[in-house]
Order: sequence, then C-alpha cells, then structure tokens
Amino acid sequence: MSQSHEYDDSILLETVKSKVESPKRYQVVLLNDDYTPMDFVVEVLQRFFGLNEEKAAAIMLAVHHDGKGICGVFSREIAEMKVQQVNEFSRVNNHPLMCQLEVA
Ligand code: TYC
Repeated sequence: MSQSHEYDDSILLETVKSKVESPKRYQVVLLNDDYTPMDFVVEVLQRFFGLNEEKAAAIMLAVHHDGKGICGVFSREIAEMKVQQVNEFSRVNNHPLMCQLEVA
C-alpha cells in the first residue's frame, strides 16, 4: 500500500468519527412572568413533564426567583412538542406563561 492510500484512510476515519457524535439535546426552558398564577405553573410542570407536586413546585419557585429555569432535556422532536404544548395550554387558559427551547 502506498503512502497516499494510508493518508486517505486516516481522513476516512475522521469522517466516520464525526458522523457518530451523540445527537444534540435540547432544554425546555420556562420563563418567569408577573401574571401567571403559581398553581398554574405547577400544574403545567406536572402535566407535561411528569413531575410530582414537590418537584414541580421547586422548579416553579426557582423560575420565579431566577427569571428562567430548565423543565427537562430531550431530543429536538420531543422538546419542540413540549414547548408547543405548554405554550398552547397557557394561551387557551389566558395566561402569558412562555417556555422556549435552548440547545443543551
Ligand atoms: N411570577 C409568577 C407569580 O408571582 C409565578 C410564575 C412562576 C410565573 C414561574 C411563571 O414560569 C413562571 N405569580
């Protein structure tokens, strides 16, 4: 095998490596506001993120104090679906609660 073939093999290896990198994870981030009732936020966290009341209340309070907080980390498809569900649920209940997606 010649020098150039060996060189080509190493390039091929690098390409394969980059293709098997683990998929990106996406954070669903909840934003604070001055109007959404705390109980509603706790309900959202239980309903859409499967949290028990204690964990949901802890995240709600963290968001209330810090301005925003992470509800969970998911694949892009699941994170996008949860953001849509939460924002739609908030809209139909006439609360300004917002959540958004951030790359982890
Ligand atoms: N800040 C709201 C209040 O005082 C409660 C709240 C918490 C709203 C978290 C949004 O993501 C939120 N009623």
